[in-house]
Amino acid sequence: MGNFFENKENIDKVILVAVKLNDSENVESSLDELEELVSTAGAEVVGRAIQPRDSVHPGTYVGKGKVDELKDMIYETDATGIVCDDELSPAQYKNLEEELNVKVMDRTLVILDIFAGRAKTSEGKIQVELAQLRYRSSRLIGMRNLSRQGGGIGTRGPGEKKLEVDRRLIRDRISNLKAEVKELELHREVARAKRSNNPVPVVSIVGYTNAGKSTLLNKLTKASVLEEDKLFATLDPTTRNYKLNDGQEVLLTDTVGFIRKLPHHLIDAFRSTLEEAKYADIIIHMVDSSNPALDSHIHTVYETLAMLGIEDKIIITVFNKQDKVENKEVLRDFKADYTVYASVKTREGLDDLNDKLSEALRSMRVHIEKVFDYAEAGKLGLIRKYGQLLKEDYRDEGIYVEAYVPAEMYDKM
Ligand SMILES: Nc1nc2c(ncn2[C@@H]2O[C@H](COP(=O)(O)OP(=O)(O)OP(=O)(O)O)[C@@H](O)[C@H]2O)c(=O)[nH]1
Ligand SMILES: [Mg+2]
Repeated sequence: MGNFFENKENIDKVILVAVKLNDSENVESSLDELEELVSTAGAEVVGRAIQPRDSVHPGTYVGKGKVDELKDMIYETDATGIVCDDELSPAQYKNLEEELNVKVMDRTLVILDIFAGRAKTSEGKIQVELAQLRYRSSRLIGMRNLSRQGGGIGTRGPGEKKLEVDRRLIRDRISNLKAEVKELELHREVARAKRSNNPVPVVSIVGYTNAGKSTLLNKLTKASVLEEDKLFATLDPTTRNYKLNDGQEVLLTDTVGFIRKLPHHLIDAFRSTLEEAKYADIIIHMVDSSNPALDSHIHTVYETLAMLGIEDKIIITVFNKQDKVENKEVLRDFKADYTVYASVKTREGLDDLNDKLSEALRSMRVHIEKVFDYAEAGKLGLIRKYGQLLKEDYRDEGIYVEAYVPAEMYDKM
């Protein structure tokens, strides 16, 4: 599947459309983000239309008056499409297309499109295709216009008549892909099991998209994960060994970023990727302190973690990009166990993060004082490797040891 904004010489010009519900958060900032998504996907924004309403119009998303206004805007700006800030129902797609006669898209489609362009590994590609097929198959009726006009989302799929015929093929494809995803998940489970038998602590870097997660992994471990000032630069988790200043080793994992209104089709398809942090001992939560919407970003991150069932972890929140912050008010994250102010790009704050990580790891360890039989001398090697040996004394009755060891190791001793 290609991208729906794929005609680069002929860049799509779109109008962003949002409904402002009474209790809704800042619509403008949501549209700022949508604009970034749209330009990441390769299209240009030529206008915005916001309608305050009590609820979304079930037939056309915005009300009749706004639809007419949109027609004028499309005429004046030569727009080739609109992008709505919420997920549209099949009926809304169909009606808007018929009324406006341009491509109709929504936030979900744009995010899916970016993911499609970014997936590198076979797992990522399969997950994206699965999400796209699921999303589209429920909206095939609504895609009529697009395939007729060509150059739109429809270019990825076949024409209208063929779509009808292909419905069954799509269903088959979905079940094949599902089987492949299952298989890949199994591989990942095995890798995780191997990892969890290994007492090296796992640290997951999570956060809103574009917060600086990959930059952190790269700075700490000389990994070469793509860092870009674009949304969703990373789709595939990367894990590297990292040695703290105190000598302790951890596994550091960079993950896919979160975003508000993350399409549930993507969450389903990407569950195993998103869930990486479930197997973490410690979570590093990256925040872009220079983004005016950082409060809502933090909220979205915790909401997403809770939805994935990732709770009760030690959290180190890193308020990143301090170099871009002029007005240095004190930022707080009340859910964090530790807080670090950093500018990862310039390496500022990395030592502090290192110390907080050591501290967090120490808090997970258990202090032991024990006399081991000489026959158990091998355990000292393990303690040296995974814990902190404070004292060893070779006595008649055995080896007296005082040490900090990981909680899992304590059970085995
Ligand atoms: N000014 C400044 N820019 C930074 C800092 N850290 C990262 N960036 C920039 O922010 C952009 C996003 O960084 P990434 O590391 O790709 O962010 P990410 O969280 O991995 O983003 P996704 O993978 O898209 O979720 C890049 O252009 C980085 O160079 C920082 O401390 N200061
Ligand atoms: Mg990244």
